[in-house]
Amino acid sequence: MFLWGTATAAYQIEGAVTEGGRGPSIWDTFSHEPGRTRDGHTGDVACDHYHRWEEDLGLMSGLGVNAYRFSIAWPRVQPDGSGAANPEGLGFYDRLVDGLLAAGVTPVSTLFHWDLPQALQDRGGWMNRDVAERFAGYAAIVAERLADRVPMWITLNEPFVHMAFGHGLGVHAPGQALLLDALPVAHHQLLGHGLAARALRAAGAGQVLISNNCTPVWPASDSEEDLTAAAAYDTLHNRLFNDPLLLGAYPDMSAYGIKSVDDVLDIRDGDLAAIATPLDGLGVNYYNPTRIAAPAPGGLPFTDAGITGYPATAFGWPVVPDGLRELLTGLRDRYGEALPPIYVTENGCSHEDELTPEGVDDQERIAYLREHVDALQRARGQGVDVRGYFVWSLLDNFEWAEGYHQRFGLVHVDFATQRRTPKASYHWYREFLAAQ
Ligand code: GCO
Repeated sequence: MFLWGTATAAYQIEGAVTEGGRGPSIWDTFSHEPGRTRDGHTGDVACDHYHRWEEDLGLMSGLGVNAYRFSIAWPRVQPDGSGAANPEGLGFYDRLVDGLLAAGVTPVSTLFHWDLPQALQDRGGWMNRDVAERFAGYAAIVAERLADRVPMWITLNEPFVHMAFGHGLGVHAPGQALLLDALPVAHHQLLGHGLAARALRAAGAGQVLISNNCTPVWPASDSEEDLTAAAAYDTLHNRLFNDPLLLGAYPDMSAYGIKSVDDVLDIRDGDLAAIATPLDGLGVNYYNPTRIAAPAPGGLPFTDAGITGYPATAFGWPVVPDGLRELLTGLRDRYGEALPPIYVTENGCSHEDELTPEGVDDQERIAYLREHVDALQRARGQGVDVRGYFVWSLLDNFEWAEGYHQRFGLVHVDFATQRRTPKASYHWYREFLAAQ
């Protein structure tokens, strides 16, 4: 069965950050620091999904999706990132899973969507190798409770973005601007993935995936400098995360002045074998290609040249549907037999949606989704084994550093009243799903 779904993440929708025994996460800390998020928005309330999950489940049933990708908040399950499980936290997800199953929706659980327990950050967070083992311990707890009913697991969401935005540039939690010194965060997350994958399987989990944010990289020109820069960017954004998982080896990082990855990463015996534990699928989150030009002197070995000539989302992200086909066929060409089935675990767009008495007429989103689904089908037609597609997102929600300013939902949320209004794109997706 091809999975047609929607996706969300815990910190972006749940709210109720001090309820049910939940401990603080790095996103609670970060969003409460002045100047970190636009207009100082926080996820304290978000979509209040913690209290309104049954209503949200009703929206999913009405939509007719056969799968729902949601994330589990580590600090709800282990408030300080270690030790015994918090029964109230596990209980919340237990009820959600049962509700999904009763509605005929396959639960797809992500274990880490960036909300690290603050107590672990206080011990170095993902810069500290020990967090990988903590993560596996948490995975085991969750799987022992839910693996009998959740058939598909995603260990990490977008380890590249968490490394680059959270630890390299400091624009996401935990707000560290370490630039290339953030590279250990890549290895520790990947190791955490591998150890968690084993823990999940030991607890009887069926399918284990990871979701990587991948981008087709376009050189700004055919000049040697631009081609070299594009290859360097591709290494950092795509290969640094896909190669160890699929090939069991890190890519050459010499473009970054790194002679051997062992010089910057603490790679111990068995790490790469753990990281390359066979996957049941690769989750791919696609938003747009990236156009790369030669570097400015003294900085990273590339510059982002930007993409013009395409429509743009409210975020300013270029809308390039065929980039999804290019990405999927490119992964197949690069990894061949080593590539497991692909699930597009996120794709969607933000728009300045206007709520009127008639609803929200988000024609741009409908066009975006239709064209991306077409591109996905073209990739399948070209022989790529794609088995699922999840729209980001079910609901307008807390868009990280952008707060509530970027609306990605199929369902409009009035954050003052928490009223949900299905947009025109919701109705479009419903009709599309009914025809499958
Ligand atoms: C990501 C995350 C989502 C975002 C979405 C839009 O890709 O950054 O997985 O949480 O909300 O991608 O930016």
